[in-house]
Amino acid sequence: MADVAKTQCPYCGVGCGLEVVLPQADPDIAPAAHSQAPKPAHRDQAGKIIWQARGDRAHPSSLGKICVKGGTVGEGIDRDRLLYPMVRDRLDQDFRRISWDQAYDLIVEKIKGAIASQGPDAICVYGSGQFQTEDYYTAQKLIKGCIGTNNFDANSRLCMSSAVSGYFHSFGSDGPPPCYADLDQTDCAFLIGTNTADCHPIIFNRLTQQLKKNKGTLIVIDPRRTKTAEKATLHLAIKPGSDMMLLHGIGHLLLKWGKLDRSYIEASTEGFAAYVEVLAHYPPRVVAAACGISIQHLAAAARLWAKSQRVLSLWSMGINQSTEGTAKCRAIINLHLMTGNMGRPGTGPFSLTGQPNAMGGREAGGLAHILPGYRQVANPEHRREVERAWQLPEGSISSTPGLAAWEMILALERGEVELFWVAATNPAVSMPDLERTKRALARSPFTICQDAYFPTETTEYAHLVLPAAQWGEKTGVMTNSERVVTLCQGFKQARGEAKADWEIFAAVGRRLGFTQQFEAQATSADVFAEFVILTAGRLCDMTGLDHGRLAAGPIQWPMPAQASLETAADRFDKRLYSNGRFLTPSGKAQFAALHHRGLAEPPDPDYPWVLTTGRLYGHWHTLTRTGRIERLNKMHPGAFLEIHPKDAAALQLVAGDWVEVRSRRGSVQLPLLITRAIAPGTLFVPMHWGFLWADKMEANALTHPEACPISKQPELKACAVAVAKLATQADAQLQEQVQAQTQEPLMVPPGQVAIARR
Ligand SMILES: Nc1nc2c(c(=O)[nH]1)N[C@H]1C(S)=C(S)[C@@H](COP(=O)(O)OP(=O)(O)OC[C@H]3O[C@@H](n4cnc5c(=O)[nH]c(N)nc54)[C@H](O)[C@@H]3O)O[C@H]1N2
Ligand SMILES: Nc1nc2c(c(=O)[nH]1)N[C@H]1C(S)=C(S)[C@@H](COP(=O)(O)OP(=O)(O)OC[C@H]3O[C@@H](n4cnc5c(=O)[nH]c(N)nc54)[C@H](O)[C@@H]3O)O[C@H]1N2
Ligand code: SF4
Ligand SMILES: [Mo]
Repeated sequence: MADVAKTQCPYCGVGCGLEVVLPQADPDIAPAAHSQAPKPAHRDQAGKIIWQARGDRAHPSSLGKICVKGGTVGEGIDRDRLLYPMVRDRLDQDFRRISWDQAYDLIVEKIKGAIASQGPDAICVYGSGQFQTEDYYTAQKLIKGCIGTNNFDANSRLCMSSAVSGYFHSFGSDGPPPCYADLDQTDCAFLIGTNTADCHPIIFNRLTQQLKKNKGTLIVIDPRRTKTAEKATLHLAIKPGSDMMLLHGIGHLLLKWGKLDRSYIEASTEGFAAYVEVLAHYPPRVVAAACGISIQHLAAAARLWAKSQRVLSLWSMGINQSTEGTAKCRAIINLHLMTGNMGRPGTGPFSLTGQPNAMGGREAGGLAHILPGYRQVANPEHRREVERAWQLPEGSISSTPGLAAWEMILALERGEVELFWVAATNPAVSMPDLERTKRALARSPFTICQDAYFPTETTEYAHLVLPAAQWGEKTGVMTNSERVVTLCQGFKQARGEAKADWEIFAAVGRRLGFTQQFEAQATSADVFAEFVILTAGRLCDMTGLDHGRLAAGPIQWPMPAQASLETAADRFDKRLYSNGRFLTPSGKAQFAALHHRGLAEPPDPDYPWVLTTGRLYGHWHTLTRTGRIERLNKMHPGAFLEIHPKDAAALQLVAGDWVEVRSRRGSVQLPLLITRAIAPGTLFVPMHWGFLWADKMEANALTHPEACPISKQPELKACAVAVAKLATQADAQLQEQVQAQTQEPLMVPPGQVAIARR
């Protein structure tokens, strides 16, 4: 007999359920209730299976399915771990081990010093959608409440913030309205700026199987012929940055054809007339030329919108990572509002969340302009409500939104940051304009890096490193893209002296003198119980949830305290706004009347190519986990530059050549992947390889930090570059592997499990 721990996959925002099977016969492997629980002893017999992970059939979001990342999750999590706190005075010195007590004393000294010399805004904390909700919440209380600066931002700024502001401005609140059941019911899926097949594979499989069975249509809008696009009924390989043109072009035709839901527009929306005026400027001829597609293809997309009963849009970074990211999200929402594809089964605008708990971060207030419970820093009533809950005097929370991720880098440059605290993210790889980022990091008087692994690119810029307990080593909650909340149970002891992120934040709070604020936080269950009180009456009401209830299985919000949990329908498959009422002051959804603006850095004679960046199926971000898994490295052995055969020919490049790619900010050196899967004029580099994993292959050496003025999300999806041939040749084996890597199968074969060996 084996004991089973239930959890959620720690990678993408699909949020697949995992079951971890622990041989019960083995007393050393008892599940830990949280990281303060009694710790089982370690054993080190080589090759002995200590636990196995498999898809959880009882999880409503994934029904037992997992992809290759979930299927290999055990293989990298015990390698190269950061085991204890370490410190150094200068970046050119070696680290020396210290105790947690010494580390906490040092942090408290730095916080007090920063406040004394420049005030609380000299402290910046940069967190992550890979936190659990309890980590996020405790950090908000410490930073925004007790320390009194809103300078807490997360890598979600590079990821979801355009969707957050799109929903907020159109609907009056953040919160993706659809649920995964809509994947089963749509007859037309509109996928724009998302490589769902590689990045949200279990969603993609569920969707395409249904569409195939029911003869539904799949529209994919992406400058690359990705694996997602290969399955499309209609793929439009538009020019990077032309999505506003396309979306308005579709709107223009729908209007011309009279394919509107006038009663929905009348009853549930405002601002339609201004939107109609905007659409007048987007006739098919102009749109097709700007997007680099034919008028027929544009019309075909609009016809599919017009004739389908239930249109569901999915999008992610091809839309959000843009200097007009908010406008693009709102332009997608406009199409749903004008055609009444809202609030009904199989319809709606659905932003696919990237990270496993970016959703929980939004709920807990984990960006510089928001507070727990989908509240706004700028709203005095919201601040007061949170101050009261935190037993802090009125005025404790600053009325000024804090610095967004890139603004923290600029503040470091200006010498305005005394303490930079990074946790669960690796900005020395993932930030735009990396050379500038690194120079700013090198100027930081004191940087803390709180991570599970060592070294990472960011620990190279840290003065103090703090070992974090990661997935499997702490119990806490995550919310996936469809608002399903899963309790992720700890089932193994933390490595070395690693601690849960929330424990670290709470300990610092207590040592700063905020004993009352953190005294009740003995376990993560206590933290969650405190957090949900702040969601009462909000859209993301979770007052009906606690760790105990979630231990019986995941539950979707909204879940108010008084709600019934009797039937499956009470727990899952809920969509927002099905009554046509929204959270704006008038109760009506707002059409956006915004024009196309285009790329911040269009190509020119010096930098004639548009470079885009993104992900590969088997790797996760900056490789801290997947880079340590042989099978995944074999699948994707290294970075490369995708280029169309026509463009390669024009540059006199052949397979096997290496090129230098230069932007105004930096350069990289890469082998070529010549492929028809990319639109001519566009190039692609995967984002995964930082300087510890490869020499001069960092995608972000090239990108620029220009951002959407509303969401402050940088345009990581497009910059202008030049390409020149290098003398070096790729070795034949690498070249073969590079060419082969798009052929990998999508799914873990049924029955296969991830095995952790020690
Ligand atoms: N395998 C894997 N899966 C992941 C992750 C991972 O690291 N690895 N990370 C997770 C995270 S945090 C995120 S945010 C998601 C990201 O998920 P996705 O957004 O699906 O992934 P990306 O590869 O960043 O970009 C998606 C697509 O946008 C296209 N694109 C580029 N420019 C444009 C444009 O101007 N218009 C349009 N329409 N499309 C454009 C690119 O060609 C690319 O195919 O994935 C999550 N899942
Ligand atoms: N060019 C380009 N750049 C991009 C993107 C792109 O598409 N193109 N995408 C952007 C997007 S959408 C994202 S989400 C970011 C992702 O970029 P990052 O957030 O920088 O990437 P990760 O590798 O996921 O970093 C997570 C870190 O947290 C650590 N970690 C894991 N679990 C825990 C934990 O429980 N606690 C702590 N303290 N640490 C933990 C890991 O070891 C790792 O070092 O990249 C952004 N940058
Ligand atoms: S799709 Fe794959 S990476 Fe994403 S949650 Fe599921 S198993 Fe994990
Ligand atoms: Mo992301």
